[in-house]
Amino acid sequence: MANNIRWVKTHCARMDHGGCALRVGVKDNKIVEVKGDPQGYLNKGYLCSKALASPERLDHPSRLRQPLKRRGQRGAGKWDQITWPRALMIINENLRRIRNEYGARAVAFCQGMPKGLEHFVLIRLANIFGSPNVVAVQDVCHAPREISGFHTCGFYPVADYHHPSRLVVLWGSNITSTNEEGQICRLLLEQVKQGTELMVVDPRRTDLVDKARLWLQLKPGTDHALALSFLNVIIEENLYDRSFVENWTYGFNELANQVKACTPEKISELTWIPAELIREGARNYAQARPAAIGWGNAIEQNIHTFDTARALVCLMAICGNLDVAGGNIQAAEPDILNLGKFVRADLIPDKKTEMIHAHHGTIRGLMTVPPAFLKKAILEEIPYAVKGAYMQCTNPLIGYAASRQTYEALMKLDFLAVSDIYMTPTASLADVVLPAATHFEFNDIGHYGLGHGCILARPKVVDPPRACWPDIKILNELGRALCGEDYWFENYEDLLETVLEPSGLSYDQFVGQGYLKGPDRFKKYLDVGFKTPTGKVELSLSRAEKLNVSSLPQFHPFPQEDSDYPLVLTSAKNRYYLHSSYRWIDDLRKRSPEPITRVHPQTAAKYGIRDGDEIFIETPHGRITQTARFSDKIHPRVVYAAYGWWFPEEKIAAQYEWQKSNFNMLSTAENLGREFGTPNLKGISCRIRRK
Ligand SMILES: Nc1nc2c(c(=O)[nH]1)N[C@H]1C(S)=C(S)[C@@H](COP(=O)(O)OP(=O)(O)OC[C@H]3O[C@@H](n4cnc5c(=O)[nH]c(N)nc54)[C@H](O)[C@@H]3O)O[C@H]1N2
Ligand SMILES: Nc1nc2c(c(=O)[nH]1)N[C@H]1C(S)=C(S)[C@@H](COP(=O)(O)OP(=O)(O)OC[C@H]3O[C@@H](n4cnc5c(=O)[nH]c(N)nc54)[C@H](O)[C@@H]3O)O[C@H]1N2
Ligand code: SF4
Ligand SMILES: [Mo]
Repeated sequence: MANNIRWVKTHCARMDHGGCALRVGVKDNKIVEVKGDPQGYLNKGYLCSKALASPERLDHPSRLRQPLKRRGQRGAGKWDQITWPRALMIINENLRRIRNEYGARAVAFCQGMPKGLEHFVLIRLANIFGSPNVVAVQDVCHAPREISGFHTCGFYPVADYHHPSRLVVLWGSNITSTNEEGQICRLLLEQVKQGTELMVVDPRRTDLVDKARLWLQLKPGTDHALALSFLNVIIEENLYDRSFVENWTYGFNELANQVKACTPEKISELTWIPAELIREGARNYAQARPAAIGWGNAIEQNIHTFDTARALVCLMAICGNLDVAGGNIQAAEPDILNLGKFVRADLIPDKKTEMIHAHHGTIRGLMTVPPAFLKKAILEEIPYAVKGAYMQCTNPLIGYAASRQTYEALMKLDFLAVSDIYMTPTASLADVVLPAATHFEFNDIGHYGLGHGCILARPKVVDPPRACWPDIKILNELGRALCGEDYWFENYEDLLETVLEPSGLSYDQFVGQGYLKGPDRFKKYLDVGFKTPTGKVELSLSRAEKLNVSSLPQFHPFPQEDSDYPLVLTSAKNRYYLHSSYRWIDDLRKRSPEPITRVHPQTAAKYGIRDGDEIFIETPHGRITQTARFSDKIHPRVVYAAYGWWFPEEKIAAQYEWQKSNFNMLSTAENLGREFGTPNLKGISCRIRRK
């Protein structure tokens, strides 16, 4: 039987940012086995349980297999099956109608976590259509890191796990569960085996705390204060890299002044970390060179994300850890098409002033609309009305902050088209639902645009169901219908060839190589300086006024604790799922059958909660139900609720119980970080009680 199996090399995708090289066994157009490829650039054979379950996505009996058009009331769950030409015609007519009546900007193009090339093809479509409004979840996912990095040192400083570090700081990054942004944990674990030390900054005892020299168990939501206190210690104790600071930074004295008040004693009260431990952490980071900061979502799911990210880049800089092997680096891209060119940014020169968030005074360089501002545009027509949306690879009803408001916004749209592989709470509110082909079913390119200096080949392994189309094909066909043939292709696969053109490789040749990476080059600033106005790392931003931000990372006092909501709510992503995705995959659901809230046993006792009880979690914004489980890995005042839950087994007309256990019923989109429009998702005042 083994003889009938065909083995295909590809890369894992869509169960997170992707990245693990796979060997996939195929028989009769069915995947029969998935193995890690020992030659994988990022994973060296590693695989997680999501990858093993990933073929189940393809054959699920309830998978979307035909375009659908709403029948009756929005959200009633009644559909007519339609053909592809008809589906494209309906979308085309509606988006054109909206463009004619309200202007192209009244159509939003929305994407969730980028999954492959489709994200960039969507931006291309928006640009060609004429809308400046591509909406993405970057407000809470990577934009703060990338853009704060860009303004401070001219690039996005990613942790270099390919070269040995003396110390790696995991700052709100749970890499053994999440393989954050395709930084596969395997590389880090190898280093730890070779003696690299770990420091973990996390409210919860994560897996890697056991291997760490230091664990700073902070109060959720206080990261910016802790980062400023690290700067205080390192500057006060003269532990910084003098020669780097003298030659390559701008505004050191101002920064030193700014952090003077952030003494470990003062910050200890706010963060709950003993002052001596803050000192030890700061000294450790400053003295272990090279050291990398692996920064995670926690730093950017908070309204003070700009100041946290800025403070962390300043830390990297003054300790001489920027752009050195084993530090935080500017990963050089291989020779492939520049993103701006691919998305045809040239066609929409007014984007910077026209996009919705320009009105809200966000930071320069943020090119996707924060979801909170999209909702304001739909619901309040601020700064102008948005009437239609095309959504792909996203489930906003669960993923955006303030879910009830998201529901109202989706209900108010004149027209909504959603492309997905499965019916979701969001898709159930659409006018047209498109059945997408997914990973393993078409040729794709991974890691494009992630800033990690490589792209990965994801060749097709099996044929999709007959009427399931890859998003990049859908967008190409929609583009042809909406905007004419000029910028689109006869064959959508030419989009892949376009990206690869500068490399001189065809897609097939690229697949033969498996991946492309840029050269390892460090300390590029020695030749060309930093790409900032002063040519140095701008500890104080020389163009702060133009950027509409403060020049130095700020300390923000914390609001008075609220005695009605005495506990602090936060979350971590589920090892077995991607956000709200895949609760319908049996193999994963068996491993994580229900939403679990972790509560410290002392706290549970105080509220009369037993292990396994259903509890209410309440914030000033909403209430949800989850099952309580005891955990002594967290502080007694901290509560970890599960994020991403809806119930595919429930009724579509109730949007699959989207309100019952959904974390984002508890968050608000009213109080936002101005620079990126970021809501608080981690570190929210809450209370709990038995149901
Ligand atoms: N299994 C799985 N993998 C994923 C994803 C998924 O949903 N599931 N999502 C993918 C995506 S899009 C992303 S962006 C990455 C994100 O990957 P991560 O950055 O690892 O994201 P999280 O799990 O949200 O949070 C990381 C850590 O933050 C801690 N934490 C909670 N509150 C705070 C706080 O206030 N301060 C600090 N310092 N830490 C805090 C949590 O305990 C957790 O250990 O993962 C990707 N990979
Ligand atoms: N409270 C709270 N909110 C958060 C976060 C948090 O930690 N806490 N994390 C935030 C982060 S980091 C992110 S990135 C966002 C994620 O937000 P989203 O990316 O919207 O997350 P998902 O819920 O995974 O939705 C993805 C959808 O894409 C579908 N899909 C899968 N493959 C394909 C495909 O090939 N084509 C199409 N068309 N669809 C496909 C899935 O079925 C699923 O419905 O959520 C953010 N929201
Ligand atoms: S870690 Fe991510 S890329 Fe690797 S196998 Fe798991 S889901 Fe796939
Ligand atoms: Mo994300």
